[in-house]
Amino acid sequence: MIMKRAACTAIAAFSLLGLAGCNQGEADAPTDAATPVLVKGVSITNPRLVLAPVAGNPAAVYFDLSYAGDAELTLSSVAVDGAGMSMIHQTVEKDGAMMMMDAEPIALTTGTPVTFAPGGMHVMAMQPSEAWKPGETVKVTLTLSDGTTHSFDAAVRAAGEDR
Ligand SMILES: [Cu+2]
Repeated sequence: MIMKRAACTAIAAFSLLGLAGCNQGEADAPTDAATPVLVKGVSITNPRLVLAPVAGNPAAVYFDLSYAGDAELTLSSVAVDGAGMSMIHQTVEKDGAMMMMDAEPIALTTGTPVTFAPGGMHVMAMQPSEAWKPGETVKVTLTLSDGTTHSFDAAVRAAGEDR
């Protein structure tokens, strides 16, 4: 695993094609839901998908992202396996009312964590899958501005559970 990543980094430095190939390999690698560490300096902690109180309403995905890389990158989009559509939202207060606005693209800056949390930024998973059950995991895939994708598993939680 470590050897493979080292080789990937070397190839990625020279060709975009190599980068895409490496990324494919990364997606196939088994993911530890507790500590999914991703390539290119991106790491994700505490990923969870919180179901809506009413079945069929959008679910929310939260996680903490940290970035420690040299390249200037932005988070372009997020896809949630099983959702009809996913979007990144920022919760903002306007004229005393809470509203949600599109938040992407989100700049990734070394040393500045990006937090997706209740009341703030979140991934909204529209048309949730009926297969999503508390205790299971759902695959979430981030797409960065350089075209690479990074997947991790989010733990499914019921609406009443700790967010
Ligand atoms: Cu939203």
